[in-house]
Amino acid sequence: MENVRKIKIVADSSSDTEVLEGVAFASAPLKIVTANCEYIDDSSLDTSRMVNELSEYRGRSSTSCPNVADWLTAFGDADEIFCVTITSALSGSYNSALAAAAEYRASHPSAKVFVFDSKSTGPEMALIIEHIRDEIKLDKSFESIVESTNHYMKKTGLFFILESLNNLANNGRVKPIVAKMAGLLGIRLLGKASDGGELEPLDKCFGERRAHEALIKRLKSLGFVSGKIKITHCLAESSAKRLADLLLAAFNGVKVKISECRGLCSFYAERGGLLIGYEMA
Ligand code: X90
Repeated sequence: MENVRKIKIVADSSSDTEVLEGVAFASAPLKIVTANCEYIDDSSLDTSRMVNELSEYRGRSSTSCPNVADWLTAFGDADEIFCVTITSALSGSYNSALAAAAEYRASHPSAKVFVFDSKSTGPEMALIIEHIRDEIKLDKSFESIVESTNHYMKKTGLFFILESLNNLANNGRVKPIVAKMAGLLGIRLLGKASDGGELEPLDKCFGERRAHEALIKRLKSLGFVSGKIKITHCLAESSAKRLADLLLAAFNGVKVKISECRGLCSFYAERGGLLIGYEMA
């Protein structure tokens, strides 16, 4: 009998991906924790309810990454696993996935597992996942998919536009001085995921329109002409749509997709936040 490859893509829930057509996929949930309640970032989470509850809440809140057992559950019993995590510069998710991969290999000696540190999150992770999916569909070997994905990740990037960085600052993911840049009403911070996977502030913008224009200027100066762009938003669909219209007008043939942030990205991007993942053609 022919040997059928049991291949799976696995990511932590910061990729904002719940289902992926055409391949086996599982998401390992991060958690958002307050003194009263624990939100598990899986498909049963009501994200807008969480954001609304958190905006009423005055106590401490934090997040935690998937543990080894969470990752092992997501791996299931696949023979070939491509695992993508949020940036290791800001989360323990990558290290936890590496530990799970080592344990999985020990108990499944013929299995292959590779863990990618996205150095990013949200829609850039989603682009990486889609790239892996497309390669699987082309029936490429495990090793060649690892190689082409490492190459692809050099051509992708992430920008963000945030109205508040309170949760990032309160959890030590940015310096308080950076959080203050977006602290005033109507001010948005445009930033990007740095090469090292940290949050890098770029422009302080007055109003949505200027923030959107600053983003387009940044994309142009990178030499972006067309390719895929994915926008995820935290309760800001109309803002995401306005940005998409500007992108379509600025870049011929660009493909823009909009979706919602799931729990983890909603917690950190906060209401009004946009994450923009792109690939260079
Ligand atoms: O392990 C954990 O508890 C998760 C910690 C995640 C901290 C950062 C999440 C950022 C989410 C906010 C704007 C984009 C920043 C991108 C920087 C790479 C989204």
